[in-house]
Amino acid sequence: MALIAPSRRIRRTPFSDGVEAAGVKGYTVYNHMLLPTVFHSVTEDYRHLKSQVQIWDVSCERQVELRGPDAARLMQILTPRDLRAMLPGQCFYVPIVDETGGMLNDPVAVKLADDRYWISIADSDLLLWVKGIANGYRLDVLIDEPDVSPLAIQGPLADELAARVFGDAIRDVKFFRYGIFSFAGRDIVIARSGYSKQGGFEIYLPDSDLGMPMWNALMEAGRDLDVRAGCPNIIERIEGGLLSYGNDMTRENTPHECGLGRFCSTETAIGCIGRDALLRVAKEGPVRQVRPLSISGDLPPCDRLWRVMAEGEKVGHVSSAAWSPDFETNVAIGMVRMTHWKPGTRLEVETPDGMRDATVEAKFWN
Ligand code: THG
Repeated sequence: MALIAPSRRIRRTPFSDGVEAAGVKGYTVYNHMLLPTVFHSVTEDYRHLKSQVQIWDVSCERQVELRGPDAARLMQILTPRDLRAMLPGQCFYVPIVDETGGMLNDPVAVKLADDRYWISIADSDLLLWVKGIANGYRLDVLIDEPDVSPLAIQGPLADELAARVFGDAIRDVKFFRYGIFSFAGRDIVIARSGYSKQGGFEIYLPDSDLGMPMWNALMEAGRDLDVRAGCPNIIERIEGGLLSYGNDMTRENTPHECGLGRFCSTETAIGCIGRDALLRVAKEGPVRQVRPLSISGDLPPCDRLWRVMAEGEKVGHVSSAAWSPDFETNVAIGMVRMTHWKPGTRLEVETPDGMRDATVEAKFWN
């Protein structure tokens, strides 16, 4: 593929200088911002992520900040997940849907205070939807994109590295909780979360000027741990069943089709947009759903939907696929019709390079 032209619309990040110095080999664009995709090779990055520790520039997980007396009310209007029990210090994975129950985003919500939230968004312009809703409902809340850039520490040695830089107390932070830690005299939100199944933290860097000092501090502290620059890894995320908005789900899908029904309490999420539509799908159940698929043979990169066939009929599609060295098969994320979603069902996948045999798996590879 040809190079993509750099310009202001493809935003750099507070860590871009470090990412470049580390020899980044490929990028994607996410929320109009650079997101690294490969440093050494995707397979070598995968091996290293699963055995050591990496620093990820995930600044592109932009924050939509809600601030003011109606912040909590707006948050509950935005999601069918019941937020009544959410306390400051907690993070919630929250599906966001439109009035038809179609997925608009699948962010992590961070509750900073009763009147202050960050919505750490996936790749869609959620800020515009949130501003529109707040204005339409005449809510008393300020909404903007603050200068906050997530930097993830991911991998089995993440606790050791984080403890060296932020102190041993970081070991006690529980999954999807955050603590406030000091760096360069600033208070910084650090959560135990991240877009891998290897464990780790996400630092919500509150000021771009701290970007390179933070990056360098982590790299230096982890020298003997073989810390490296890394990024979300397609093999590891498919193995782990982590969905990618825009790839594995779009506005065409309900949360239930995405396997995110467990994050919806549509009965009790009173006032949320899409509630009526979701009450129907929650009752009936989806007629197609995300499934792990293993696929045989060589595969090209999955840069478009691949039809999933059974006896010459389309019964679904594949949206992400990659060779897994650990499981010695192609691992894939598909959307499969109810009639063919039982584990063990044999299917065919129509790739640009030809038909491939596939099997519905019982669970993702973790
Ligand atoms: N971290 C933060 N922001 C993000 C992401 C992130 N914004 C974009 C994108 N990733 C949003 N999508 C996801 C998808 C999955 C998860 C988090 C964000 C995730 N899921 C866990 C799982 O499926 O095992 C656990 C969810 C739970 O149990 O609550 O972590 O990664 N800041």
